[in-house]
Amino acid sequence: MKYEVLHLLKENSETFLSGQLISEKLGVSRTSIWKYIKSLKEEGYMIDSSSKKGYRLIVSPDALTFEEIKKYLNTKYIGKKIIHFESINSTNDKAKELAEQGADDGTIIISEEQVGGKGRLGRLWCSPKYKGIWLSIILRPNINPMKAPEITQIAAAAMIESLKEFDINAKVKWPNDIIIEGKKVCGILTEMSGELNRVNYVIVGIGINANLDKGDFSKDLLDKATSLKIEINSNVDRKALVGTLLNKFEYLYKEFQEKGKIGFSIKICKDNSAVIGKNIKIIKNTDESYAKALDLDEGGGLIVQYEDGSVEKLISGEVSIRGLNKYI
Ligand code: BT5
Repeated sequence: MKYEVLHLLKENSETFLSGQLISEKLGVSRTSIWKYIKSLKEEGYMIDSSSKKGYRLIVSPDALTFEEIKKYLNTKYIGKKIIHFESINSTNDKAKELAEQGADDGTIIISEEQVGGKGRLGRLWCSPKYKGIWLSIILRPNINPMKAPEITQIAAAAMIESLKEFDINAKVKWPNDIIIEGKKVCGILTEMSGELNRVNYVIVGIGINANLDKGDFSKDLLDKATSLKIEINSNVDRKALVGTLLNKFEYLYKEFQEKGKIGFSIKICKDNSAVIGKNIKIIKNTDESYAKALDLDEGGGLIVQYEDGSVEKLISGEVSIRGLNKYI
């Protein structure tokens, strides 16, 4: 009911709505309305209240709640449920917990801050409060578990396409980084629970450095990480970016669900690749080798050619790559 009150206020933000009118429209007492307004104010909504005129919404908070994101969404099921936290350990871990409890396909976990944000292989992901977009998507695809890593390429493609809508050109550093001018602005962590030939669920974690300032990064991250704000010199609308990302993701994911293919996503990742055609260093556990990145195959594997001429397909999840001089 609280959000029905909010909805009315949003629809009528030009004028005051009297408590009487809201109470008649929603069929609840004026005391309850007063309580809902108080609770909305606690959530960060700035609401002008006047005993004579009633209530008027002045400013909505910059919060990544379903209420704030829904106007940007045109998806069928991704993001129809958004579970929002002020602070959490890791949205991927929370998503796993909820997926185990039966959360629906397409449920989103989003947090304003992560205190234990994760990268791949147990690495840490810096996730300061209100500055970025830290979210996880719960998916329940009917696929062979071997194909789960392909979802990382779908997320990367959705990210590239979304940033284009904000006039930002970024590139994919295979397999899971989005970079601008050689620095990482977004990372993707896809995790799966399954059996030999069946997937229980997949969690796609996406971390976007939206409005971080240089001071939000630790010293060792500064030369390899950046934010959208740093690159374009202005804040990005986090709510609109989440909505756009989920719309693009659902569209690209549909091909995977219906045909088991990711052709559209691969094309986007190839056209915007930071590595294809470049000489790279390949890091597998502690081994390092040098090769030239040639192409992406239809499953999102990176085809590389070593100095001795031999060609190999790298599967995401196993390896990291670097440019020869800097991060890429
Ligand atoms: C990744 O791992 O890039 C995957 C990051 C996924 C983060 C999201 S946020 C929502 C969801 N919930 C989670 O707990 N995680 C996901 P990897 O390729 O292993 O890169 C990790 C490395 O990136 C670290 O070792 C740092 O060097 C660097 N790094 C850490 N925080 C960063 C940041 N905010 N921006 C750029 N680079 C960062």
